[in-house]
Amino acid sequence: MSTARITFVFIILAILSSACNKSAKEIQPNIVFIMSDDHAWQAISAYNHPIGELAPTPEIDRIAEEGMIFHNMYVANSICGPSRACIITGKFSHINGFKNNGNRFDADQWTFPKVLHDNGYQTAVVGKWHLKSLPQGFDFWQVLPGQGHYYNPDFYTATDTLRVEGYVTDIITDLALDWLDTIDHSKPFLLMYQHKAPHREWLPAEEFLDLYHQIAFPEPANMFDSYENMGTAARDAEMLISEHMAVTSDNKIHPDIAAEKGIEPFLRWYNNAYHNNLNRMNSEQRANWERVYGQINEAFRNSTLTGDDLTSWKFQRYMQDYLACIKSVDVNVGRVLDYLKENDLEENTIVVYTSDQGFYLGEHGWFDKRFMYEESFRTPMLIKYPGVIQPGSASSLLTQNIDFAATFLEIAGISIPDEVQGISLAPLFEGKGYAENWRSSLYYHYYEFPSIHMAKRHNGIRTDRYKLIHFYNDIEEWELYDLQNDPFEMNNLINKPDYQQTRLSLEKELDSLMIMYQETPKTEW
Ligand code: SGN
Ligand code: CA
Repeated sequence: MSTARITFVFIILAILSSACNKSAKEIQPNIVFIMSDDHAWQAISAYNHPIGELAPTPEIDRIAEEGMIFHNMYVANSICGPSRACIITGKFSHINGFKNNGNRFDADQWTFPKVLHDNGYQTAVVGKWHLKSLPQGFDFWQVLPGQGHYYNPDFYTATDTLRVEGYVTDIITDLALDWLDTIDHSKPFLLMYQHKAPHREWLPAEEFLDLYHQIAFPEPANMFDSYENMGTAARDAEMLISEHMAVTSDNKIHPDIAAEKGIEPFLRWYNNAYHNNLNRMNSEQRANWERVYGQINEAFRNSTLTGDDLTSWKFQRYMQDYLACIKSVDVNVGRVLDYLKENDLEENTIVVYTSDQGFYLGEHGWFDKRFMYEESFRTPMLIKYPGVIQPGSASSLLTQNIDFAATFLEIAGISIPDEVQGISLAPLFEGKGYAENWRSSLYYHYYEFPSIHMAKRHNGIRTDRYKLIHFYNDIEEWELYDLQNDPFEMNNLINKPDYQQTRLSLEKELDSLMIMYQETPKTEW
C-alpha cells in the first residue's frame, strides 16, 4: 500500500473509532453500585496493604484492573445509615437530616435513584438498606431489616417479610442476578447491590469457615497504643479489641467456656447474640459450624491466655472471620462481573465498589469506625467504565461519598440540581488535567454520642497534608495531625508552636467549608 493510502486508511479508522467512542458515551450507561458494610480498604488486595495481600480479593481487584482505584475517597459521616443517606442524597447529614443510626431517613426527599428512575432507568436495590424508612424510587427492592442476619436472613419486600434459607452474601447476589434477568437489557438500569458483610459479628459462609485459620496476620504497629499524644476522645472510646470486643459473639467462644475462663463480655447481651446467631442456623449449617468452631473452643478452653496475649489472640480471630466474610463478598462480586460479561452488558456498564465507611483492623487497638482518623474516615472506591476510564488508572485527589449522586447524574446526561453538595467525579475518569481546579479540603461531621462505642461528637477538615478535628460537646478539644510526617495519627500537634500558623489557616478553611455546606449553627449540634 502507498504511504498516501495508508494515511487515508488511518484517518478513516481514527474517525470511525472516535465516532464509536462518542456513541458509546452518548448511550446512558448502566450503573452497578456495589457497597459492602464496614469493608476496610486495608482488606482489599488492590490497595496493597499487608492484610489485603494475605487475604486477596481478586474479583474486586478486577474492577481496579479494568478501571480506576481511588486512594483518597472519604465519607462525610462514618456510620452506616448516615453514610447511605449521604450517598443517595449527595448531601451532608445536616442537610439530609439523617445524622445517626437512631434516626429515620425522610424518604420523600430528593435522591439520585429517584431521578434516574424518572429519567427512564430501571432501578433496584437489594441487601443492606438501614435507613428505617422503606426505599423509594426503585422498581424492585428486597432489603434486610436493620442490620440483617448472616444465616437464613429475613427480608422486607414491597408486600411481604420473608425468610430466605442460605448465606446472606450469596442470597443478595442471587437477588441481584435474578433482577438483571428480568429487565430489558436494551434500556439503562441502576442496580444498588449492597452487602451486609463484613459487618460485626463476622459470621463466614460454610465453605469459608476455616479459610484463614492457618494464617498469622500482622498486627498494626500501633495496636497497643497508649494514646499518649492523642486526646480524651481516643482514650474514652469503647472500641478496643482488648476490652470491648466480645470473646463470645465476636470471637465465637461459647459463653460457658468464656465464663469458665473468667472472661465476661463488655456487654452482657453479647452472650445472647452468640446464641441468637447460632440458633438461626439449620442443622446442616450448625453441624459445619460446630465442627470448625468446636476445635477453636477446645483449644481456647485448654489455653491460658491473658493480657496482651489474649488481645493478640482476639485480633487473629477477628481477622480470620472478618476476612472470611470478605471472601464471600469477593466471590459474589465475581459472579456479578461474569454475568455482565456473559450477557453482553459489560461494555456499557459502570461498576463501582465501595463501603459505607472504613474500619479499624487493630489500628489504635480498635475495631469499629466513627472517628475522623484515617482508617474509618477513608473508604475504598474502585470503578470501571469501559471506553472512558483507562484500565489500571488511579486517582489520589480528595473525593467524598457525597460525590456519587452528582457523578451518576452527569454520566447519565442528567443535569445536577444546585442543592446537591457533592461534585461529579466524571472529569477525573478521563485522566489528568483537573488536579489544579479540584477541591483542596474535605468536611466531616459525626454525631452519634452517647451511644455504643462512645466515640465523641466531632467535626473537622482534611487537606492533602493536614487534619483538624474539633471534639465539641462533652469535651472541648482540638486535634491537629500532620499526615505526611505522622500517617498513623499518633501525635496531636494542636499546641505545638511550630504549627500555630497551620492551625489558623485550617480553622479558617474549616469555617469557610461550614459556610459553603450550609452547616447548621453550633447551638443546634
Ligand atoms: C451494631 C454493632 C456495633 C456497630 C453498630 C453500627 N454492634 O450496634 O458494633 O458500631 O451496629 O454499625 S453489634 O454487636 O450489634 O454487632 S453500622 O455499620 O450499622 O453503622
Ligand atoms: Ca457500616
